[in-house]
Amino acid sequence: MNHIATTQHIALSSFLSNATREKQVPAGLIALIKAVADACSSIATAVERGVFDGSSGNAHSENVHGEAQKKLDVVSNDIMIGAVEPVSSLRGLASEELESVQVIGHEDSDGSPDYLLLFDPLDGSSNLEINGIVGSIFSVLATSASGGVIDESHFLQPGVKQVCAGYAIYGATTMFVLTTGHGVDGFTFDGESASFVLTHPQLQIPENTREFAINMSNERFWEEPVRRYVRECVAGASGPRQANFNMRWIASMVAEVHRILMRGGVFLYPRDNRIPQLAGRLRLTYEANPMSFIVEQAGGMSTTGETPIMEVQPDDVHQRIPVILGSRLEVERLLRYHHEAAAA
Ligand code: AFP
Repeated sequence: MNHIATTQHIALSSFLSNATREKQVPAGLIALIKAVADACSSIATAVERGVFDGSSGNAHSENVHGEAQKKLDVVSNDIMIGAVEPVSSLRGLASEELESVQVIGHEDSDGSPDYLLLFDPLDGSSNLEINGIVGSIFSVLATSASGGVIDESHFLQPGVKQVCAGYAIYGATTMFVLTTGHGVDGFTFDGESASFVLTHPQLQIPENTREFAINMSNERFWEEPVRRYVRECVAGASGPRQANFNMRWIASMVAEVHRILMRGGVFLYPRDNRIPQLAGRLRLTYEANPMSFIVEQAGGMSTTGETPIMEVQPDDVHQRIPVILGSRLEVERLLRYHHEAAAA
């Protein structure tokens, strides 16, 4: 579909003003979304300029997950915090790059809703060294501290409570993809006007697909329902699916989800038994939940293999979760394979 031809180049700021008027999206949430979008355009510049600004390469530090940080992970985190901290409706934030949640000292306002922001400032940052695709992911929760002190417990809400989610993708173009629970809209950064412009309104994921994404090198660690699914895809036209499948793996969840929004597909980072105490690789609150909200708002589906991801009650802001998401019919099939294996 030619998205551009169907829109009149509405800027993100006008789109958000309309959302306040037509969909009653609260002004405090709109202010936060604008600040996040500004941060994302600054992160895009930081990524582009990294080699000149001395911010390419490793930071020689580790995040809370014990992963080596890139300098740009740290820079992007600082950019996001600097952009959103002044927003008066924001009461706290959590980031992949921060060990603990950070409370923002704004007074509890006038009765209008307050928010918490959870984010991965630079997803897929191992792709930086090959000039590959990276992105930022964010999730917004409403908070009801009503005069009380904000702490980590306020962030431990299941994904169904999200009021907004989105991501920015820093690829051939920079895009900002957003949901406030009224479908999913995609905006492309226009360097001439220095603003995000609506180019991909009301995205819908095709329910059928012949494309899957998984890190095949982990096959020996997967659980049987996932092995069965991939085995059947790989068997192609002469196998039980009677169709040839294609496979992609970009090692950036933002890029995989973006591809699925554009043309369908299924993405899996399933539970595996490499490190049995970890439930998967991806993080629930600032990766799996926002991507699940986006995918489901675009007509797709997301599951752990057992439970809808957005129904999982988090017990830690950094907890990991198995992720299966994308085109509805394929995710339903994977869910069925998990149920059949559990019942056997
Ligand atoms: P980094 O941000 O550390 O590069 O991790 C990216 C990611 O969390 C996610 O975006 C990818 O889908 C996944 O990890 C790739 O993991 P593998 O390297 O194990 O394939």
